Amino acid sequence: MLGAPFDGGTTYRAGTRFGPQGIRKISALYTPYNYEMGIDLREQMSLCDAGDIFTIPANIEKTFDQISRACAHVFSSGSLPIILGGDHSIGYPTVRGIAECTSKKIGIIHFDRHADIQEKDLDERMHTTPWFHATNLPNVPAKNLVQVGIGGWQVPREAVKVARERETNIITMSDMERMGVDKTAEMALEMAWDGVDMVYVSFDIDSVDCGFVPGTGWPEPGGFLPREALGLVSRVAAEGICGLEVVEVAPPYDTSDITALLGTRVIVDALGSMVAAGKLGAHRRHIDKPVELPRGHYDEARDGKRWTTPAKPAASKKKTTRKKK
Ligand SMILES: [Mn+2]
Repeated sequence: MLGAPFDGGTTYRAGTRFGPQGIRKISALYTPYNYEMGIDLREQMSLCDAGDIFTIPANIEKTFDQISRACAHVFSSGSLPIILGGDHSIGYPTVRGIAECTSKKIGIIHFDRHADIQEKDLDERMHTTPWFHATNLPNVPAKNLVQVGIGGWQVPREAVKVARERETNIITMSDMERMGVDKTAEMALEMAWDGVDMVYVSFDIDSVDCGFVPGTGWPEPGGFLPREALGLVSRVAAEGICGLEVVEVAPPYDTSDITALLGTRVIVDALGSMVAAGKLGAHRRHIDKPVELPRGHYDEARDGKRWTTPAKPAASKKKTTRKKK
């Protein structure tokens, strides 16, 4: 588990930089045991909180780089990355970090009220744009992106255009209401897994009806009931996932920590479901390009402003040019 305390991609109501803190704080309520699943997470797995990624509030591209490096590092170790956002802009660098460690293909199941697939917002890559850039990655096909819960009055028309062009899949909230949780999960899984090796899950807390999640930047009425959201996440996770992010929890607007609590539930329910289905660790066999420990210099001139890898690997282990915080 790692935090991405970043809200520099937020287009209006900021505050998700406190999301990881909020989720960690309220997680103290829980025991590792779930009666209905018959699972005790402490007995079934090692859970490590790796702390927060060092993000840079005023530089979204550098922050993306940091997040990709962190995710690639965790994924390369064989662990399952669970990322606490942060606004939804982090969806691009999290998927990029995982995609760099494998030659295999990755599908995405994205729970949200918002499509988040336009190229730019306010002329920048923001929290409305992650899937445009993620589905540009060579091993993340757009046709394997499934967006569940989309609808309401906050879906930008630019996003609809891109979704049509790229032939991504949208299951609206009304679709879900008509089909029910089981059928919705079945359809989402079928489309996301079609011809890929792994599926990543991105859960935006604002996919849930705003009456249950006041602590988020873009609340929207008419979303999932918490029961529906948890049911969908559990069913999707039961097929095995290669990573999970919970984004857009904004504690400054929260009431009694209930939004952060639901974020915690999404994570533990997904883990419990994977354990119950025997799928935890199933992603490991697809790690065929593990990254080395991040080193090198930040290079603005390089394409995409990525960190360079030094020409002579591990030449001097004692001195690195990067400043340590
Ligand atoms: Mn959203």
